[in-house]
Amino acid sequence: MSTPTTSHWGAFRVRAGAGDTLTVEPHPADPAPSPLLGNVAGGLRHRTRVARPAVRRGWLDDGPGPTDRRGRDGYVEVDWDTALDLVAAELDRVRREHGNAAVFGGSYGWASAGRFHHAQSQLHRFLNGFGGYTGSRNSYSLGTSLVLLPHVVGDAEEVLRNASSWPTLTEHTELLVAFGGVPAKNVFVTPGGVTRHSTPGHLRRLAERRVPVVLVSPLRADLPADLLAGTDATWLPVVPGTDTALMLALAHTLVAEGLHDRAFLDAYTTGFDVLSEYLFGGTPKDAEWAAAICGIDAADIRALARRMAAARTLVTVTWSLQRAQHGEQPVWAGIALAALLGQIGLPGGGFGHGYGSMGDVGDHGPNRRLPWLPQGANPVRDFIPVARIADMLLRPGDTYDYDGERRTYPQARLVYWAGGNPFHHHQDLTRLRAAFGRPDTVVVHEPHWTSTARHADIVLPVTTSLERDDVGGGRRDTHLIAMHRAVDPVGEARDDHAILAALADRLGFGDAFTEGRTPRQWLRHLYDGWRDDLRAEGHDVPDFDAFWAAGEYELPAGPTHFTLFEDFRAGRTSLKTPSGRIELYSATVAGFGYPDCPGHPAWLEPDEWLGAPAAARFPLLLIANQPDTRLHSQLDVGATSLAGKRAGREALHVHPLDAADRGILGGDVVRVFNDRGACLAGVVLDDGLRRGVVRLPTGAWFDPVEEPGGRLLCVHGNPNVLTGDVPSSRLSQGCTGQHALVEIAALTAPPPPVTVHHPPSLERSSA
Ligand SMILES: Nc1nc2c(c(=O)[nH]1)N[C@H]1C(S)=C(S)[C@@H](COP(=O)(O)OP(=O)(O)OC[C@H]3O[C@@H](n4cnc5c(=O)[nH]c(N)nc54)[C@H](O)[C@@H]3O)O[C@H]1N2
Ligand SMILES: Nc1nc2c(c(=O)[nH]1)N[C@H]1C(S)=C(S)[C@@H](COP(=O)(O)OP(=O)(O)OC[C@H]3O[C@@H](n4cnc5c(=O)[nH]c(N)nc54)[C@H](O)[C@@H]3O)O[C@H]1N2
Ligand SMILES: [Mo]
Repeated sequence: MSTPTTSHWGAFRVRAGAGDTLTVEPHPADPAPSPLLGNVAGGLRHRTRVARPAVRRGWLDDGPGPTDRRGRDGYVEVDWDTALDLVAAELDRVRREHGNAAVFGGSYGWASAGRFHHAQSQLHRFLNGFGGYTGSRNSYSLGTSLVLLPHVVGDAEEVLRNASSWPTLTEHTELLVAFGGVPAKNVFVTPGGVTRHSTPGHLRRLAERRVPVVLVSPLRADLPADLLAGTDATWLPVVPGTDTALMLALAHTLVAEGLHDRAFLDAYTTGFDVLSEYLFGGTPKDAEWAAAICGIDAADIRALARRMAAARTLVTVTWSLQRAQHGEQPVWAGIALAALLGQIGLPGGGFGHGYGSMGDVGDHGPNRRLPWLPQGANPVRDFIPVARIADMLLRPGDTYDYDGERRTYPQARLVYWAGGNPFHHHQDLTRLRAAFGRPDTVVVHEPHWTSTARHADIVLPVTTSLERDDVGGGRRDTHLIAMHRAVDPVGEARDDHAILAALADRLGFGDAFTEGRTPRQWLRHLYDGWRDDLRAEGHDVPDFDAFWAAGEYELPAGPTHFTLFEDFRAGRTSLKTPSGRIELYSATVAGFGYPDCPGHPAWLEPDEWLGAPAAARFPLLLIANQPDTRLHSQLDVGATSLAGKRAGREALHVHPLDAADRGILGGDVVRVFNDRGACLAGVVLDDGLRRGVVRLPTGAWFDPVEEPGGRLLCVHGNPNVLTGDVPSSRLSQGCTGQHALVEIAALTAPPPPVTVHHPPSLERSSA
């Protein structure tokens, strides 16, 4: 019998067969199932599953406290009661001695699909019941835009959730100018699930309609080949990190040639005079100026500006552009460019953020709230911007700037992580390891022995969504899926919920945490409340039993055609900015006085720049983007992920001429390095890269060896050993993991083996 379930990369059905085999079939309604489904079967019972609760040897021997042993020790397996007693006692100690704010429970990460068993929701509900915790704000995905957009257009959610729909674009757009492209590899993913992957079909339709596309990206692969094959398609292989200069020059050309829409600017924006002054005053930001920075010919820049003014043009900026130092600027400049064209709010024109970054951007699914687990309120007000985790651990008591506030880092004594992998997602992993040495105790819930689990003191094995009942669906999903438990828990794994309920019991708030419900009763309860809301809107929604038996419920559809800011343009709404308009200049942002984020879009060189002293030694610009073969680090041991490796290491794309300069051949394992650290990767020669650019995606499980000087070498190819732990700016403190300067070199000795796909050293407790 096959059972329904869903995942961040799509709904599917599984059939558990003889000998623990698992067959995975995409949802029958999915027109474009994700290749990531190929990782599910191999991940489920992989030897890296955490079989039993485990405690770090040094923590058992020495007790809680700062230590340099995290990441280096072996583990002792203990029984569940022992593990739960240890965690409950330590939570209680930290709360008594240091207060709730000393528990850091931000626990950033994607966890798994499923509305009830969602790890962070469970953990936050638990920690709120415990009296609160220090949390984190924003995301690694969009840490910069989430802070910037409210200042510029009043609301980040609006831009992200109500992006002009693909059907509107495929009908009306006459020119698509895509900064960062529309990478097809990313559109299979939507947080929480997706039943019909519609974006690949929309991209095909764009190609069939022969909509001219301008791909602005260092990587040709950021646009599907059939779109790039169109007669009017152009690839502008921009120097990474310089899009802002290019956009400013496009803006300069528009204004200099009188091609900008003065009426639109007058009616819907504020600050054009300040932006103009910046474009024309001092060094003019003209095409020649930009060409020297961004590597695109001045004549091409001018021609593009004229083309944009002559057609219904969509300017889209992928999220990756803001995951860099000064990442506010390309987003703000992109909006300014669209405003100058005067097409914001018109079908097929205007601005988009993240087409090709995620499956739900431009999707026209129902956009309904799904059942959700109430988390309660956190009595602790303190938080950090999510990517400041290492700073917080290393510099408690220090101050930092954030969105106009001067804040102080709290001192975290206990770090609790469930559903995330900071030793995949954070930058400068050598520094992160030092930071993880600071707290008294680190507790991690994980299905797998990821690198984060290997830096914890207490590791609690959790089930995956195949091992529990849940209901699931993503933003703009077409279906709510009854996620049936398909297999028994692997090893001694327990659900995050069961673990936290047992801890809450020990800590005296078990009833408040569970409200007396079993997980199945919770599912029914959450479903019923949600069903009442939909019925009140007149929808005929089946009761829980009927839904569960059917395995899914198709949500009432919404409109297929809509345009971002159409109501604003029609005068029906104003924006939630101080002026009610699009702010090309923000007095609020200017008033913060941040040199790294002035009050209007501006070209600011990154500190780590090709003109900087380090660049002579590290002349290659690394793009550390999302992997094609998995979601982040999830199921790195699955078949699709493993098939993408080269010589067992993550694949590094190198331009053939850059490889030849260094005597490197395709298939070689090379050393990728800078002053922060190094990793090994397997070379793929690729002429679809701008020269001087290399690509190493994120997510290979971090497998560090220590090198002289204390820096870490990841033998498996995790690029975050190379990226800088530097914020986008003082405004947003966003993650800047997308770029780093590196050099690559052939190996002089045989490479050490990858060990992270085996469990760490484990002993059984004699107790
Ligand atoms: N250099 C660089 N770094 C980046 C980026 C980049 O562009 N460049 N991108 C960033 C972005 S956008 C993101 S979103 C982050 C992603 O970073 P993360 O979200 O931390 O990455 P995941 O690999 O999805 O981690 C989820 C973890 O949860 C575990 N898990 C799955 N299901 C469950 C569950 O039910 N319970 C528990 N307890 N655990 C579970 C998985 O095994 C996995 O280890 O990475 C960021 N890092
Ligand atoms: N298969 C797969 N899909 C995913 C994910 C995954 O892990 N795997 N992760 C999901 C998540 S959490 C997120 S947040 C989104 C992220 O969505 P994005 O941030 O948009 O994705 P990336 O792949 O990091 O970057 C997109 C492209 O931007 C280009 N780029 C990088 N730097 C520059 C630059 O300076 N200028 C220009 N013009 N282009 C540049 C790169 O060539 C890259 O391929 O992806 C989601 N989709
Ligand atoms: Mo993300």
